[in-house]
Amino acid sequence: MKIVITFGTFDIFHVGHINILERAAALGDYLIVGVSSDKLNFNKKKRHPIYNQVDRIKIIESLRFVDQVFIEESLELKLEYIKKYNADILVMGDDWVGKFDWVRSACDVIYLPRTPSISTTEIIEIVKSNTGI
Ligand code: C2G
Repeated sequence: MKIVITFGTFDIFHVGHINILERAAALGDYLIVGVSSDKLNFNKKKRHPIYNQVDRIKIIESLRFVDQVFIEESLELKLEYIKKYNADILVMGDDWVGKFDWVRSACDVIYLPRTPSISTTEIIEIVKSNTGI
């Protein structure tokens, strides 16, 4: 059985998130998703996510092509998570190209192209400026 692992915040869940999770799932037999904790997200992006981790996890868990979900507490723990879950492939969006090559001793690393023209940041900007609709 081929185990695929991927990570993300998945705040204000959108079709770009669906697309990467769907493609990640298609690369193996079992998809595990590490959802970044609220704390990790704040450290990374200097703002709190709009949806808290409990709700973000609930959304990801409810997807039919996701088999297992856990909380990602730190970016530096990637290798530990990969080993713990026996992952064969790490999948990340290509905004992370090269950033996780250091785990290649433990598993394959595949960067998939991002879905163009949509992001959580963009959605927040549109809502803020109130020009979206
Ligand atoms: N993504 C995508 N297309 C978009 C937007 C996002 O393919 N238009 C992908 C990203 O490349 C990432 C995943 O969706 O692989 C989740 O995106 P984010 O929630 O922005 O995740 P991020 O904050 O980059 O967290 O350990 C790594 C981090 O936890 C990744």
